[in-house]
Amino acid sequence: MKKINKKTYSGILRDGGAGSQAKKRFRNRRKKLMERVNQLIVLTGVPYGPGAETAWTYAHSPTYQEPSIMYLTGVNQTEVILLLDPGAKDSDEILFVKKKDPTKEFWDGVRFGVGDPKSVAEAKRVTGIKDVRDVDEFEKILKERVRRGKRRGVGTFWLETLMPGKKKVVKTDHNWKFKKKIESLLRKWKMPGKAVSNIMKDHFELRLPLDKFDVANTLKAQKITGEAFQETLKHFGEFKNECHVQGFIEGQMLMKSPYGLSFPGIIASGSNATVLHYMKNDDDFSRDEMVLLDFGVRWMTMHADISRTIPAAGRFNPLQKILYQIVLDAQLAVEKMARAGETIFELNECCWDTLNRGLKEKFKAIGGTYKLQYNGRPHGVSHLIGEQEHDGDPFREYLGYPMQPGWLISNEPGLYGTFKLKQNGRVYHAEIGIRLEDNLLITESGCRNLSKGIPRRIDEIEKLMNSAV
Ligand SMILES: [Mn+2]
Repeated sequence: MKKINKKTYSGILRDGGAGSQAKKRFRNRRKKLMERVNQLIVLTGVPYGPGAETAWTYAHSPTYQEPSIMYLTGVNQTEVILLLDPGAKDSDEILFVKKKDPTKEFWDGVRFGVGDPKSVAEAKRVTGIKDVRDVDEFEKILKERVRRGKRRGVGTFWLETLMPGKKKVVKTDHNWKFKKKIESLLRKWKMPGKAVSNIMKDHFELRLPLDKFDVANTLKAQKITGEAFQETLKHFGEFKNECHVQGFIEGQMLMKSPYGLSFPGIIASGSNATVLHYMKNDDDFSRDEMVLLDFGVRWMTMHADISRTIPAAGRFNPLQKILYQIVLDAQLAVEKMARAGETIFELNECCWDTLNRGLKEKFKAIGGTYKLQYNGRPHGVSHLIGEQEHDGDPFREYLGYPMQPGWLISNEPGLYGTFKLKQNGRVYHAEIGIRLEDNLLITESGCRNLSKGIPRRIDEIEKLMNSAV
Protein backbone atom coordinates (compact mmCIF):
# COMPACT_ATOMS: atom_id res chain seq x y z
CA MET A 1 0.00 0.00 0.00
CA LYS A 2 1.23 3.48 -0.82
CA LYS A 3 2.23 5.43 2.26
CA ILE A 4 0.55 8.83 2.39
CA ASN A 5 2.91 11.53 3.53
CA LYS A 6 1.09 13.66 6.10
CA LYS A 7 2.08 16.63 8.29
CA THR A 8 3.93 18.18 5.34
CA TYR A 9 4.18 21.82 4.30
CA SER A 10 1.53 21.30 1.61
CA GLY A 11 -1.10 23.58 3.18
CA ILE A 12 1.31 26.39 3.90
CA LEU A 13 2.92 26.49 0.52
CA ARG A 14 0.88 27.42 -2.54
CA ASP A 15 3.18 26.54 -5.40
CA GLY A 16 0.66 27.60 -8.02
CA GLY A 17 0.84 24.20 -9.68
CA ALA A 18 4.28 25.09 -11.02
CA GLY A 19 5.92 22.19 -9.17
CA SER A 20 9.67 22.18 -9.76
CA GLN A 21 9.38 25.50 -11.61
CA ALA A 22 7.68 27.20 -8.65
CA LYS A 23 10.78 28.73 -7.09
CA LYS A 24 11.93 30.07 -10.44
CA ARG A 25 8.51 31.58 -10.97
CA PHE A 26 8.50 33.26 -7.55
CA ARG A 27 12.10 34.45 -8.03
CA ASN A 28 11.23 35.97 -11.42
CA ARG A 29 8.33 37.84 -9.89
CA ARG A 30 10.57 39.24 -7.16
CA LYS A 31 13.29 40.13 -9.66
CA LYS A 32 10.84 42.02 -11.85
CA LEU A 33 9.57 43.95 -8.84
CA MET A 34 13.13 44.81 -7.79
CA GLU A 35 14.04 45.97 -11.30
CA ARG A 36 10.99 48.15 -11.46
CA VAL A 37 11.11 49.69 -8.00
CA ASN A 38 14.91 49.66 -7.64
CA GLN A 39 15.05 50.41 -3.93
CA LEU A 40 14.86 48.54 -0.67
CA ILE A 41 11.42 46.89 -0.35
CA VAL A 42 9.85 45.32 2.73
CA LEU A 43 6.47 43.59 2.71
CA THR A 44 4.49 42.03 5.52
CA GLY A 45 2.33 38.94 5.67
CA VAL A 46 -0.90 38.78 7.66
CA PRO A 47 -0.47 39.19 11.43
CA TYR A 48 -2.96 36.47 12.36
CA GLY A 49 -4.75 33.55 10.75
CA PRO A 50 -8.43 32.73 10.20
CA GLY A 51 -10.57 33.11 13.28
CA ALA A 52 -7.86 34.68 15.45
CA GLU A 53 -9.09 38.27 15.68
CA THR A 54 -12.81 37.89 15.01
CA ALA A 55 -13.43 34.49 16.50
CA TRP A 56 -14.42 31.97 13.83
CA THR A 57 -15.26 34.50 11.16
CA TYR A 58 -13.89 33.18 7.91
CA ALA A 59 -12.27 30.45 10.00
CA HIS A 60 -12.73 28.01 7.12
CA SER A 61 -10.57 29.89 4.62
CA PRO A 62 -7.54 27.70 3.88
CA THR A 63 -5.64 30.40 1.99
CA TYR A 64 -5.37 33.53 4.09
CA GLN A 65 -2.00 35.09 3.32
CA GLU A 66 -1.66 38.72 2.27
CA PRO A 67 -1.89 38.38 -1.53
CA SER A 68 1.27 40.40 -2.23
CA ILE A 69 3.32 37.95 -0.14
CA MET A 70 1.44 35.02 -1.63
CA TYR A 71 2.25 36.24 -5.14
CA LEU A 72 5.96 36.67 -4.38
CA THR A 73 6.64 33.64 -2.14
CA GLY A 74 3.68 31.23 -2.02
CA VAL A 75 4.07 31.06 1.76
CA ASN A 76 0.68 30.76 3.49
CA GLN A 77 1.41 31.37 7.18
CA THR A 78 1.17 34.29 9.59
CA GLU A 79 3.88 36.72 10.72
CA VAL A 80 6.28 36.58 7.78
CA ILE A 81 8.16 39.53 6.29
CA LEU A 82 9.85 39.69 2.89
CA LEU A 83 12.82 42.00 2.35
CA LEU A 84 14.07 42.71 -1.17
CA ASP A 85 17.29 44.66 -1.59
CA PRO A 86 18.08 44.96 -5.31
CA GLY A 87 21.76 44.65 -6.09
CA ALA A 88 22.83 43.68 -2.54
CA LYS A 89 25.86 41.42 -2.75
CA ASP A 90 25.31 39.45 0.49
CA SER A 91 21.63 38.62 -0.02
CA ASP A 92 19.15 40.49 -2.14
CA GLU A 93 16.19 38.56 -0.71
CA ILE A 94 15.44 37.66 2.90
CA LEU A 95 12.39 35.81 4.18
CA PHE A 96 11.70 36.34 7.88
CA VAL A 97 9.66 33.70 9.70
CA LYS A 98 8.96 32.88 13.34
CA LYS A 99 10.92 30.42 15.43
CA LYS A 100 9.88 26.80 15.12
CA ASP A 101 7.35 26.22 17.91
CA PRO A 102 6.35 22.58 18.50
CA THR A 103 3.65 23.56 21.02
CA LYS A 104 1.98 25.84 18.50
CA GLU A 105 2.35 23.19 15.82
CA PHE A 106 0.61 20.72 18.14
CA TRP A 107 -2.46 22.99 17.84
CA ASP A 108 -2.21 24.38 14.32
CA GLY A 109 0.03 22.07 12.32
CA VAL A 110 3.42 22.41 10.72
CA ARG A 111 4.88 25.83 9.83
CA PHE A 112 8.14 27.05 8.34
CA GLY A 113 10.27 28.08 11.31
CA VAL A 114 13.86 29.02 12.12
CA GLY A 115 15.86 26.99 14.61
CA ASP A 116 15.03 23.83 12.67
CA PRO A 117 17.56 23.36 9.84
CA LYS A 118 15.25 21.00 7.94
CA SER A 119 12.41 23.50 8.00
CA VAL A 120 14.67 26.37 6.90
CA ALA A 121 16.10 24.24 4.09
CA GLU A 122 12.57 23.42 2.94
CA ALA A 123 11.52 27.10 3.01
CA LYS A 124 14.57 27.97 0.88
CA ARG A 125 13.96 25.12 -1.51
CA VAL A 126 10.34 25.97 -2.25
CA THR A 127 10.56 29.77 -2.36
CA GLY A 128 13.99 30.09 -3.97
CA ILE A 129 14.92 32.62 -1.25
CA LYS A 130 18.44 31.78 -0.09
CA ASP A 131 18.35 33.72 3.18
CA VAL A 132 15.72 32.76 5.77
CA ARG A 133 15.92 34.48 9.17
CA ASP A 134 14.13 34.89 12.46
CA VAL A 135 11.46 37.60 12.27
CA ASP A 136 12.88 38.95 15.56
CA GLU A 137 15.98 40.00 13.59
CA PHE A 138 13.96 42.06 11.12
CA GLU A 139 14.44 45.50 12.69
CA LYS A 140 18.18 45.03 13.14
CA ILE A 141 18.66 43.96 9.52
CA LEU A 142 16.35 46.64 8.18
CA LYS A 143 18.42 49.28 10.00
CA GLU A 144 21.66 47.99 8.43
CA ARG A 145 20.13 47.82 4.99
CA VAL A 146 18.58 51.30 5.15
CA ARG A 147 21.77 52.83 6.51
CA ARG A 148 24.05 51.47 3.83
CA GLY A 149 21.63 52.03 0.95
CA LYS A 150 22.33 55.05 -1.21
CA ARG A 151 18.84 55.04 -2.61
CA ARG A 152 15.75 56.97 -1.62
CA GLY A 153 14.44 54.97 1.27
CA VAL A 154 12.08 52.08 1.83
CA GLY A 155 9.30 50.85 -0.44
CA THR A 156 6.36 48.96 1.00
CA PHE A 157 2.82 48.09 0.00
CA TRP A 158 -0.42 49.60 1.21
CA LEU A 159 -3.77 50.24 -0.40
CA GLU A 160 -4.68 53.83 -1.22
CA THR A 161 -6.27 55.99 -3.89
CA LEU A 162 -3.71 57.25 -6.38
CA MET A 163 -5.83 59.31 -8.79
CA PRO A 164 -4.38 62.84 -8.86
CA GLY A 165 -6.72 65.50 -7.53
CA LYS A 166 -8.81 62.98 -5.64
CA LYS A 167 -9.17 62.81 -1.90
CA LYS A 168 -6.65 60.35 -0.41
CA VAL A 169 -8.32 57.28 1.02
CA VAL A 170 -6.35 54.41 2.56
CA LYS A 171 -7.14 50.96 3.87
CA THR A 172 -5.95 50.83 7.47
CA ASP A 173 -5.19 47.11 7.46
CA HIS A 174 -2.00 45.18 8.37
CA ASN A 175 -0.16 46.73 5.40
CA TRP A 176 -0.92 50.24 6.63
CA LYS A 177 0.12 49.37 10.19
CA PHE A 178 3.39 47.95 8.84
CA LYS A 179 4.03 51.14 6.86
CA LYS A 180 3.43 53.22 10.02
CA LYS A 181 5.83 50.98 11.92
CA ILE A 182 8.58 51.43 9.30
CA GLU A 183 8.07 55.20 9.43
CA SER A 184 8.37 55.25 13.20
CA LEU A 185 11.54 53.13 13.03
CA LEU A 186 13.10 55.57 10.55
CA ARG A 187 12.25 58.42 12.92
CA LYS A 188 13.66 56.52 15.89
CA TRP A 189 16.87 55.80 13.99
CA LYS A 190 17.07 59.46 13.01
CA MET A 191 17.02 58.86 9.29
CA PRO A 192 14.73 61.73 8.30
CA GLY A 193 16.09 61.77 4.73
CA LYS A 194 14.78 58.26 4.17
CA ALA A 195 11.13 58.17 3.23
CA VAL A 196 8.65 55.31 2.97
CA SER A 197 7.03 55.00 -0.45
CA ASN A 198 4.19 52.90 -1.83
CA ILE A 199 4.95 50.17 -4.38
CA MET A 200 1.23 49.40 -4.85
CA LYS A 201 1.03 50.52 -8.47
CA ASP A 202 4.17 48.68 -9.60
CA HIS A 203 3.11 45.59 -7.72
CA PHE A 204 -0.36 45.47 -9.28
CA GLU A 205 0.99 46.11 -12.78
CA LEU A 206 3.08 42.97 -12.41
CA ARG A 207 0.57 40.88 -10.51
CA LEU A 208 -2.67 41.47 -12.38
CA PRO A 209 -1.84 39.90 -15.77
CA LEU A 210 -2.17 36.15 -15.16
CA ASP A 211 0.56 33.79 -16.34
CA LYS A 212 0.02 30.34 -17.85
CA PHE A 213 -0.13 28.63 -14.45
CA ASP A 214 -2.68 31.14 -13.17
CA VAL A 215 -4.79 30.61 -16.27
CA ALA A 216 -4.61 26.82 -15.91
CA ASN A 217 -5.62 27.12 -12.24
CA THR A 218 -8.47 29.47 -13.12
CA LEU A 219 -9.70 27.02 -15.76
CA LYS A 220 -9.62 24.23 -13.18
CA ALA A 221 -11.64 26.39 -10.77
CA GLN A 222 -14.13 27.11 -13.57
CA LYS A 223 -14.42 23.43 -14.42
CA ILE A 224 -15.17 22.36 -10.85
CA THR A 225 -17.59 25.26 -10.40
CA GLY A 226 -19.34 24.37 -13.67
CA GLU A 227 -19.67 20.69 -12.80
CA ALA A 228 -21.14 21.61 -9.41
CA PHE A 229 -23.67 23.87 -11.15
CA GLN A 230 -24.71 21.15 -13.60
CA GLU A 231 -25.21 18.64 -10.77
CA THR A 232 -27.23 21.25 -8.88
CA LEU A 233 -29.50 21.76 -11.89
CA LYS A 234 -30.11 18.02 -12.23
CA HIS A 235 -31.10 17.79 -8.56
CA PHE A 236 -32.98 21.08 -8.36
CA GLY A 237 -36.41 19.47 -7.99
CA GLU A 238 -35.32 18.11 -4.59
CA PHE A 239 -34.61 21.55 -3.12
CA LYS A 240 -37.18 23.62 -1.24
CA ASN A 241 -35.04 26.08 0.69
CA GLU A 242 -32.11 28.30 -0.31
CA CYS A 243 -29.89 26.45 2.16
CA HIS A 244 -30.55 23.15 0.36
CA VAL A 245 -29.13 24.66 -2.81
CA GLN A 246 -26.17 26.20 -0.97
CA GLY A 247 -25.34 22.98 0.87
CA PHE A 248 -25.49 20.95 -2.31
CA ILE A 249 -23.56 23.20 -4.68
CA GLU A 250 -20.87 24.10 -2.15
CA GLY A 251 -20.49 20.45 -1.16
CA GLN A 252 -20.00 19.54 -4.81
CA MET A 253 -17.30 22.19 -5.19
CA LEU A 254 -15.51 21.46 -1.91
CA MET A 255 -15.35 17.75 -2.67
CA LYS A 256 -13.21 18.56 -5.68
CA SER A 257 -11.04 21.38 -4.33
CA PRO A 258 -9.15 21.58 -1.03
CA TYR A 259 -8.55 25.30 -1.63
CA GLY A 260 -11.93 26.50 -0.42
CA LEU A 261 -14.71 28.63 -1.85
CA SER A 262 -13.99 31.88 -3.65
CA PHE A 263 -16.52 33.49 -1.24
CA PRO A 264 -19.58 32.34 0.71
CA GLY A 265 -22.27 31.66 -1.90
CA ILE A 266 -25.33 33.81 -2.50
CA ILE A 267 -28.47 31.73 -3.02
CA ALA A 268 -31.34 34.18 -3.40
CA SER A 269 -34.86 33.18 -4.43
CA GLY A 270 -37.57 35.47 -5.73
CA SER A 271 -37.39 39.01 -4.35
CA ASN A 272 -34.33 38.11 -2.23
CA ALA A 273 -32.36 38.26 -5.47
CA THR A 274 -32.80 42.04 -5.57
CA VAL A 275 -30.45 42.25 -2.55
CA LEU A 276 -27.08 42.34 -4.30
CA HIS A 277 -25.05 40.77 -1.52
CA TYR A 278 -27.80 38.63 0.00
CA MET A 279 -26.31 36.38 2.67
CA LYS A 280 -29.16 34.81 4.70
CA ASN A 281 -29.73 31.88 2.34
CA ASP A 282 -32.52 30.55 4.58
CA ASP A 283 -35.84 31.11 2.81
CA ASP A 284 -38.14 28.54 1.27
CA PHE A 285 -38.96 29.15 -2.36
CA SER A 286 -41.87 28.27 -4.60
CA ARG A 287 -41.70 26.74 -8.04
CA ASP A 288 -42.83 29.92 -9.81
CA GLU A 289 -39.81 31.89 -8.53
CA MET A 290 -36.35 32.31 -9.97
CA VAL A 291 -33.29 31.52 -7.88
CA LEU A 292 -30.08 33.54 -8.24
CA LEU A 293 -26.84 31.72 -7.51
CA ASP A 294 -23.53 33.62 -7.13
CA PHE A 295 -20.85 31.05 -6.34
CA GLY A 296 -17.42 29.69 -7.15
CA VAL A 297 -14.47 27.74 -5.89
CA ARG A 298 -10.72 28.38 -5.78
CA TRP A 299 -8.02 26.28 -7.30
CA MET A 300 -4.63 27.02 -5.78
CA THR A 301 -4.86 30.80 -5.36
CA MET A 302 -7.07 31.42 -8.40
CA HIS A 303 -10.85 31.88 -8.41
CA ALA A 304 -14.05 31.26 -10.26
CA ASP A 305 -16.74 33.91 -9.66
CA ILE A 306 -19.92 32.79 -11.40
CA SER A 307 -23.58 33.84 -11.29
CA ARG A 308 -26.56 32.08 -12.81
CA THR A 309 -30.28 32.68 -12.33
CA ILE A 310 -32.61 29.78 -12.94
CA PRO A 311 -36.36 29.07 -12.80
CA ALA A 312 -37.16 26.84 -9.79
CA ALA A 313 -39.79 25.12 -11.94
CA GLY A 314 -37.20 23.89 -14.38
CA ARG A 315 -38.84 25.89 -17.18
CA PHE A 316 -38.79 29.65 -17.68
CA ASN A 317 -42.24 31.24 -17.76
CA PRO A 318 -42.76 33.87 -20.49
CA LEU A 319 -41.86 36.80 -18.21
CA GLN A 320 -38.73 35.09 -16.86
CA LYS A 321 -37.66 34.06 -20.35
CA ILE A 322 -37.82 37.56 -21.82
CA LEU A 323 -36.03 39.22 -18.90
CA TYR A 324 -33.36 36.53 -18.78
CA GLN A 325 -32.61 36.92 -22.47
CA ILE A 326 -32.27 40.70 -22.04
CA VAL A 327 -29.60 40.18 -19.37
CA LEU A 328 -27.87 37.52 -21.44
CA ASP A 329 -27.78 39.83 -24.47
CA ALA A 330 -26.08 42.53 -22.37
CA GLN A 331 -23.54 39.97 -21.18
CA LEU A 332 -22.85 38.87 -24.77
CA ALA A 333 -22.40 42.49 -25.85
CA VAL A 334 -19.77 43.07 -23.16
CA GLU A 335 -17.99 39.85 -24.11
CA LYS A 336 -17.87 40.99 -27.71
CA MET A 337 -16.38 44.34 -26.78
CA ALA A 338 -13.83 43.29 -24.15
CA ARG A 339 -10.23 43.54 -25.35
CA ALA A 340 -6.88 45.03 -24.38
CA GLY A 341 -6.91 48.82 -24.51
CA GLU A 342 -10.61 49.23 -23.68
CA THR A 343 -11.50 50.31 -20.16
CA ILE A 344 -13.99 48.75 -17.78
CA PHE A 345 -15.79 52.13 -17.83
CA GLU A 346 -16.45 51.56 -21.52
CA LEU A 347 -17.68 48.02 -20.86
CA ASN A 348 -20.05 49.48 -18.30
CA GLU A 349 -21.53 51.90 -20.82
CA CYS A 350 -21.99 49.07 -23.29
CA CYS A 351 -23.56 46.78 -20.69
CA TRP A 352 -26.19 49.10 -19.28
CA ASP A 353 -27.01 50.71 -22.63
CA THR A 354 -27.62 47.27 -24.14
CA LEU A 355 -29.69 46.20 -21.17
CA ASN A 356 -31.87 49.32 -21.11
CA ARG A 357 -32.38 49.13 -24.86
CA GLY A 358 -33.40 45.49 -24.47
CA LEU A 359 -35.94 46.42 -21.82
CA LYS A 360 -37.52 49.00 -24.12
CA GLU A 361 -37.45 47.01 -27.34
CA LYS A 362 -38.14 43.51 -26.08
CA PHE A 363 -40.23 44.08 -22.98
CA LYS A 364 -41.92 47.48 -22.98
CA ALA A 365 -42.70 47.14 -26.68
CA ILE A 366 -44.84 44.05 -26.03
CA GLY A 367 -46.79 45.67 -23.17
CA GLY A 368 -44.50 44.87 -20.25
CA THR A 369 -44.32 47.34 -17.36
CA TYR A 370 -41.65 47.60 -14.70
CA LYS A 371 -40.17 49.49 -11.82
CA LEU A 372 -36.43 49.12 -11.30
CA GLN A 373 -34.93 49.17 -7.80
CA TYR A 374 -32.16 51.60 -8.69
CA ASN A 375 -31.50 54.80 -10.56
CA GLY A 376 -29.13 54.56 -13.48
CA ARG A 377 -26.98 51.50 -12.90
CA PRO A 378 -27.28 48.90 -10.16
CA HIS A 379 -23.54 48.05 -10.04
CA GLY A 380 -20.44 47.83 -12.20
CA VAL A 381 -20.34 45.09 -14.81
CA SER A 382 -16.73 44.10 -14.13
CA HIS A 383 -14.13 43.81 -11.43
CA LEU A 384 -10.66 42.31 -11.60
CA ILE A 385 -10.02 38.76 -10.45
CA GLY A 386 -6.66 37.21 -9.52
CA GLU A 387 -4.95 36.39 -6.25
CA GLN A 388 -8.17 37.65 -4.70
CA GLU A 389 -11.72 37.17 -5.94
CA HIS A 390 -11.89 40.98 -6.12
CA ASP A 391 -8.31 41.83 -7.01
CA GLY A 392 -6.56 45.07 -7.88
CA ASP A 393 -6.90 48.25 -5.85
CA PRO A 394 -10.00 48.12 -3.67
CA PHE A 395 -10.94 51.67 -4.69
CA ARG A 396 -11.26 50.43 -8.26
CA GLU A 397 -9.33 53.20 -9.93
CA TYR A 398 -8.39 50.52 -12.46
CA LEU A 399 -11.85 50.92 -13.99
CA GLY A 400 -10.40 53.80 -15.98
CA TYR A 401 -7.12 52.14 -17.03
CA PRO A 402 -6.75 50.53 -20.46
CA MET A 403 -7.16 46.80 -19.89
CA GLN A 404 -4.00 44.71 -20.27
CA PRO A 405 -3.60 41.29 -21.90
CA GLY A 406 -3.79 38.69 -19.14
CA TRP A 407 -6.23 40.62 -16.92
CA LEU A 408 -9.10 38.49 -15.72
CA ILE A 409 -12.37 40.36 -15.28
CA SER A 410 -15.91 39.45 -14.34
CA ASN A 411 -18.75 40.10 -16.78
CA GLU A 412 -21.85 40.43 -14.63
CA PRO A 413 -24.85 42.36 -15.85
CA GLY A 414 -27.93 42.27 -13.65
CA LEU A 415 -31.55 43.35 -13.64
CA TYR A 416 -33.43 44.03 -10.40
CA GLY A 417 -37.00 45.22 -10.03
CA THR A 418 -40.71 44.49 -10.26
CA PHE A 419 -41.98 43.36 -13.64
CA LYS A 420 -45.43 42.72 -15.05
CA LEU A 421 -46.48 41.13 -18.34
CA LYS A 422 -49.72 39.84 -19.77
CA GLN A 423 -49.33 36.95 -22.20
CA ASN A 424 -51.88 34.49 -23.58
CA GLY A 425 -54.50 35.72 -21.11
CA ARG A 426 -52.25 35.24 -18.07
CA VAL A 427 -50.70 37.97 -15.97
CA TYR A 428 -47.15 37.42 -14.72
CA HIS A 429 -46.13 39.80 -11.99
CA ALA A 430 -43.02 39.39 -9.85
CA GLU A 431 -40.16 41.06 -8.04
CA ILE A 432 -37.13 39.57 -9.72
CA GLY A 433 -33.34 39.75 -9.62
CA ILE A 434 -31.40 38.24 -12.50
CA ARG A 435 -27.62 38.25 -12.65
CA LEU A 436 -25.35 36.34 -15.00
CA GLU A 437 -21.63 36.31 -14.43
CA ASP A 438 -18.75 34.85 -16.41
CA ASN A 439 -15.00 35.46 -16.16
CA LEU A 440 -13.14 36.87 -19.16
CA LEU A 441 -9.41 36.70 -19.85
CA ILE A 442 -8.38 39.82 -21.77
CA THR A 443 -6.24 39.29 -24.88
CA GLU A 444 -4.77 41.67 -27.48
CA SER A 445 -7.53 40.94 -29.97
CA GLY A 446 -10.50 40.28 -27.69
CA CYS A 447 -11.15 38.02 -24.75
CA ARG A 448 -11.39 34.39 -23.82
CA ASN A 449 -14.47 33.43 -21.85
CA LEU A 450 -13.03 31.01 -19.30
CA SER A 451 -16.55 30.20 -18.04
CA LYS A 452 -17.93 29.18 -21.39
CA GLY A 453 -18.35 25.56 -20.31
CA ILE A 454 -20.86 26.60 -17.63
CA PRO A 455 -24.39 26.42 -19.09
CA ARG A 456 -26.19 29.75 -19.46
CA ARG A 457 -28.46 29.55 -22.55
CA ILE A 458 -32.17 29.08 -21.78
CA ASP A 459 -32.38 25.75 -23.62
CA GLU A 460 -29.24 24.41 -21.90
CA ILE A 461 -30.55 25.33 -18.43
CA GLU A 462 -33.98 23.81 -19.09
CA LYS A 463 -32.52 20.64 -20.55
CA LEU A 464 -30.31 20.04 -17.53
CA MET A 465 -33.09 20.80 -15.07
CA ASN A 466 -35.30 18.24 -16.74
CA SER A 467 -32.74 15.49 -17.18
CA ALA A 468 -33.27 12.45 -14.98
CA VAL A 469 -30.65 11.96 -12.28
MN1 LIG B 1 -18.18 39.04 -9.19
